[in-house]
Amino acid sequence: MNTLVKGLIIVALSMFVVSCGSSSTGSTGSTGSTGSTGSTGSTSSTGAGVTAIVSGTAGSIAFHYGTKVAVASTTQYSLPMSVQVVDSYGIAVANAKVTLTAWPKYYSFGAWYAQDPAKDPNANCYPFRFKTAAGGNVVPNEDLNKNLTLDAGENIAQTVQGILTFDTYGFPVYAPAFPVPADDGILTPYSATAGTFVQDASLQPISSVTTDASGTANFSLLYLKAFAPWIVAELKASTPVIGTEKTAVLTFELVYAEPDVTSCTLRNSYGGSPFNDPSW
Ligand SMILES: [Ca+2]
Repeated sequence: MNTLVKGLIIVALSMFVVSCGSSSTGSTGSTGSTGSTGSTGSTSSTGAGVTAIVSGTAGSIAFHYGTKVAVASTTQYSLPMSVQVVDSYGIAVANAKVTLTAWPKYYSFGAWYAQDPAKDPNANCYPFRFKTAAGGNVVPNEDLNKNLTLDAGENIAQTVQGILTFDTYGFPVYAPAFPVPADDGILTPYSATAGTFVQDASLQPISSVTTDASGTANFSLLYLKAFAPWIVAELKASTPVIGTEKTAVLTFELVYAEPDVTSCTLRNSYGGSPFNDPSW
């Protein structure tokens, strides 16, 4: 893999720029009055976008991460992100306040494997997730009601199949399934594993951003190296619209930096998923 991130995701959601107190630049009609008619647009879906129709027009907010993850420290990555707000005419919206949240939606068990030198002279390392009893390779966050408290029924046992070896075609040969005890007494994964938002290289923590004259705000997601890519983060960017909130959702596995893969640094430092049982 030559790129430092696995892709670019853009999520759009609707917003009616007038009502949230922001203003578009140089637009005619885009800062129209309240009481506009026809605000009956849909508010469904994530990933592909949401469109609300207000007075026959729609606005949107784009939310994405950059093409290169930065190494913030020996233990942390910093993933550049941007949000851009435009009105229904495609005009930038300045001074729109966008609230940001991060949540570890899924976690996974797994290990870093060194590529066969015969097949890869660089001997890159790559992550491989263990198989769960449900047949997938990620596990939902145990904190089902997201209250950061371990409630009855939330400490959930898992059954996992690690990998014994790889066949001649490179496919994994799984070991017999074995249980992961449920009695660890903690929520897995804890909320901080998805990282926190910071303003810039100063790493000043933030919980919201305000768009500039171009309708854009830049920030970063700061997270620990050990959790990439074993956490699937769910990030949300929300902005108030007519007394309620519209939210864009971006879900992706935490990105790791290419140098740490080519050098097997992550494997050598952490071995595998931090959620693996220490006895494995
Ligand atoms: Ca809970």
